Amino acid sequence: MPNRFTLYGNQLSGPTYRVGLMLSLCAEPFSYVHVNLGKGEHKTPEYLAKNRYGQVPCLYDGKQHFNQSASILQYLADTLGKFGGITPEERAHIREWMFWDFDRLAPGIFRSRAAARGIRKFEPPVLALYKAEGEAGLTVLEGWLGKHEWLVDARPTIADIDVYAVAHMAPAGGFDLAKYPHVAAWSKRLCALPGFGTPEQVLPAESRA
Ligand SMILES: N[C@@H](CCC(=O)N[C@@H](CS)C(=O)NCC(=O)O)C(=O)O
Repeated sequence: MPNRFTLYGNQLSGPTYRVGLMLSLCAEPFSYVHVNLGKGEHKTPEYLAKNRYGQVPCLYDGKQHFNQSASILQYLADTLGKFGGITPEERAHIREWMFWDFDRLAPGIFRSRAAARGIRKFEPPVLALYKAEGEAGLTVLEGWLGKHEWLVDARPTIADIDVYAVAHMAPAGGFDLAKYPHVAAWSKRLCALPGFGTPEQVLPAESRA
């Protein structure tokens, strides 16, 4: 039987990892289409018909394409009945963390990492600003995780999956997680969940059916 979901993405992409990790934690096998960003495959008319933003990831369920990784996580949580919020309050707190992630945590960490890998170039004051934003985001996370086991209530949710996909890339962006012991301990808890995998374990480097 063909897989229910097809993920379009790139192994080096944090937002793609977010979705691949969710599928893996949900024990949901998926087909995978590697999108070569270097070759501009995300800007072709064929791909833009699936993802109007010209970005990865994109998830296909056999009928529709879904875009924006945080929204895809929410869709998967609703569809698969795992890692989502139950009450409206819980769902609101999950969204809070995901919106905050894209606003305050991901930009500083992803851009610092892209600069460290030589994928993007920034003037030193701009890079220093991204570094400072990343540190400020990790400080907020550290404060919360010093008092809570998971981001929302007492169990892992898509908020943890969303934020982890960024936090685990912090060292590659030059951030020292030894300064954030509660973030490091939470990461360990998440890595111990059944179905957990690194980006290389969860996302193939090439397409697979
Ligand atoms: N908000 C988007 C961000 C996705 C994103 O930034 N993807 C990058 C790869 S990590 C991309 O496709 N970059 C190419 C571009 O934006 O042109 C999401 O969460 O899905």
